[in-house]
Amino acid sequence: MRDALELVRRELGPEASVLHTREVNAGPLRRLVFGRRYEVAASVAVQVPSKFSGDIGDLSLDHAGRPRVPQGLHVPPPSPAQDAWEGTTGEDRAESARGLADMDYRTRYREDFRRQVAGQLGELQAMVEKLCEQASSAPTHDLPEALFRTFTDLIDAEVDESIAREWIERLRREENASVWGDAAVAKARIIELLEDDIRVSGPIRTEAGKCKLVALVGPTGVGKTTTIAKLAANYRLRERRRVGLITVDTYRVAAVEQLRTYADIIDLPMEVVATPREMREAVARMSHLDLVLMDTAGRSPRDEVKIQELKSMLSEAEPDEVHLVLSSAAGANSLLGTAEKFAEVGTTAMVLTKLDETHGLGHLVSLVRGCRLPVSYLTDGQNVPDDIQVAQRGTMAERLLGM
Ligand SMILES: Nc1nc2c(ncn2[C@@H]2O[C@H](COP(=O)(O)OP(=O)(O)OP(=O)(O)O)[C@@H](O)[C@H]2O)c(=O)[nH]1
Ligand SMILES: [Mg+2]
Repeated sequence: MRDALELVRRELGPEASVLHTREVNAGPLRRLVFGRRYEVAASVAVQVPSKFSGDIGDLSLDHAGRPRVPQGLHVPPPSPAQDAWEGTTGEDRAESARGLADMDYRTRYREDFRRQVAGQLGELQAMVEKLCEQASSAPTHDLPEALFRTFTDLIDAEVDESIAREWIERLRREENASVWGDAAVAKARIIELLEDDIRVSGPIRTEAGKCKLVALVGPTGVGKTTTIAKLAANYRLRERRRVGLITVDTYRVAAVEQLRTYADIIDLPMEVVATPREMREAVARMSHLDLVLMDTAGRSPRDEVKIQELKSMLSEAEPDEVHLVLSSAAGANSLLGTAEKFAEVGTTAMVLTKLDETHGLGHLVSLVRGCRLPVSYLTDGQNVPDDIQVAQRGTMAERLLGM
């Protein structure tokens, strides 16, 4: 190997990169019969990190006969024959070395190219399949103008395409030309269809001589505390009910202060509880009231431990109702996933907040159709106590469809 590399140095100079080395007669028997022979591919033109580092002068072999020589070899001005492989000498060796290096490079290049093309073809095929599927299922073939317009309006309102398609197909199947021919009539019919899918719980009902305990739960920052303040103010100031507040949100000092501020302004008793025992005592102390609203700390639906903690705290309080508060700013899938996770704590209704912050509310159609919970309240602003309404099927359907 030392001799071979010396030949490389002589032919190509110290600038050459050693691309490949191989013992031709590997194995003790072959070595014995045929002698030691080495093959070295080297190149001046192909600039790759050399198989060796260091100077040609450092050439030495390790115990397995592999060259220890570092670095490609350095030479003065390159000769016309730039590539060579070593083992013997001469023009033909230079030619073979060039061939070897080229082949190696071409094989790798071809492999990479083939892989890239295969990947791109796969993507292209998936795209074409998707387009074909959409084209065949979109209700645009021979669709009356009014129905087509209704379909595009639903998509603009962020209604899931499959739901919009389902409604349009249903109208075409079940209705007559008077519906198909008038977009306003078609939309009114779709609002009716959505109304059938919406479940509402109505407002929290208080009963004389009975204390109603209602907890609000949900992810962080969705508007639980603000909604509690809105509800408390309305029941206390407008309905003249005796209202109390309990908070189990002791994770943030600011959270307790936020609720206390509302309690002070509306003039309500308030309890802060941190343990199941305190919870039982607080509920007992407030049992003479008409309505007790319980604020809880925001929980990520993905935090299993915190969800279980909330569940065990609520099981101490035994609330009559547990309203899941969801921000309409979240996407349909996220809302459905959250609703499913919070079902573990015994949710009985849902409050949809921040309707004012969301451009299209059509994604909430997927939520109300996919979730068993009835909607109790809708909130659409930060103002306490005004920006809250009891959810009603008709107005909610119109609002969700932006019609
Ligand atoms: N635009 C708008 N903002 C709202 C609405 N409801 C609440 N907010 C705002 O949302 C922010 C968070 O409200 P909070 O009531 O503190 O939310 P939370 O769920 O109690 O938050 P955590 O206790 O931290 O989990 C505040 O700035 C509220 O004013 C709403 O309907 N519309
Ligand atoms: Mg809060």
